Amino acid sequence: VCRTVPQCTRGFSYNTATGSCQDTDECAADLDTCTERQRCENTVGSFVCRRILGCGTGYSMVEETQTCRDIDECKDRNRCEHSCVNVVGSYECTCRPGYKLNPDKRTCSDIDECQSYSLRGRVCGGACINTPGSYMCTCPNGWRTLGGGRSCQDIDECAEGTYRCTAPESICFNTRGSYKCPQVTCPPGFVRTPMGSRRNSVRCKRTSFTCQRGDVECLTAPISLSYNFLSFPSNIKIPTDLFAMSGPLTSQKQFAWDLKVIDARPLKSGVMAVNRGYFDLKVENSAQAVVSLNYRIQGPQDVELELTMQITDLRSRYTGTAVSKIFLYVTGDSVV
Ligand SMILES: [Ca+2]
Ligand SMILES: [Ca+2]
Ligand SMILES: [Ca+2]
Repeated sequence: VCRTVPQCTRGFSYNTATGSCQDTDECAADLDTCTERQRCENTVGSFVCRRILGCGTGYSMVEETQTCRDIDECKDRNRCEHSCVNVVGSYECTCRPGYKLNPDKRTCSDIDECQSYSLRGRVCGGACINTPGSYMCTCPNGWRTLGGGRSCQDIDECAEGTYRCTAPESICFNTRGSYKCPQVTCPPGFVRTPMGSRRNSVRCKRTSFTCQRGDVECLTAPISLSYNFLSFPSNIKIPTDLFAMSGPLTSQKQFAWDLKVIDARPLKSGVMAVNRGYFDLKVENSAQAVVSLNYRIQGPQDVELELTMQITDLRSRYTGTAVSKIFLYVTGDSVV
């Protein structure tokens, strides 16, 4: 039996099971003419193309509900070099401590703390060493590291007993970053007195003030002799008073002062040796004199000065001298 299949109008198709014309779902059958930017919506007998509203970057369209949802960009492990923080509509890359985000907003680079902090004052007491993600402070030999190297403290080898002064009649004198073993040899007729609490001065005390007739050495020997030690860095504040010496305050005596540079030994090539012009001798009320420093001394350098006070008794015309030897140990460090 041949049956005529009824002609359905456009948009409908004949359903053999029900024997009637039914709406064609053009959207499902992919018969629509909608573009990719459009959403196909089936209607009875036809279909419509509706414009998809853009969600904008950082969002994706949820088809079922036609709503926009934030994209979690951080699911992409390669999005940021260090760490990724998802935010609504976007994301941010962050860096681990000690690193800064590069202009590409994605990669990180090490912060050079030695460079960037130095503009705001020194980071380390000694040397600063930059490391990936951090930095290190070190103190030179002879210095103790404090607060992770933020400051360095000189080790007092003399006080701690870690020094080694082997030369005869040598004493230990602490300096910045090291120590010295100056030899204090008192002339005949003198005895060495123990060091004072400040450990910076030794006196040679004369045992007798009576001399044999004709004993020139005894007659011309100073009535007082002291060894004085000072240590300071090159970058000391200038001018500065280094040493003061005074005689008895009396109208019966007259004083004459003299300062000499006995020795100047630069301990490194290129360091300029000092001369007398570096020092000033200020005589106050004739019985007191102060040695001051006019210019910075280049270090490391050892300097020996001799300050002589000549005393004349106005009645007896007797003349005697008092000598202060001053040893300067100038260090070349830049430790703070
Ligand atoms: Ca996001
Ligand atoms: Ca660093
Ligand atoms: Ca020391």
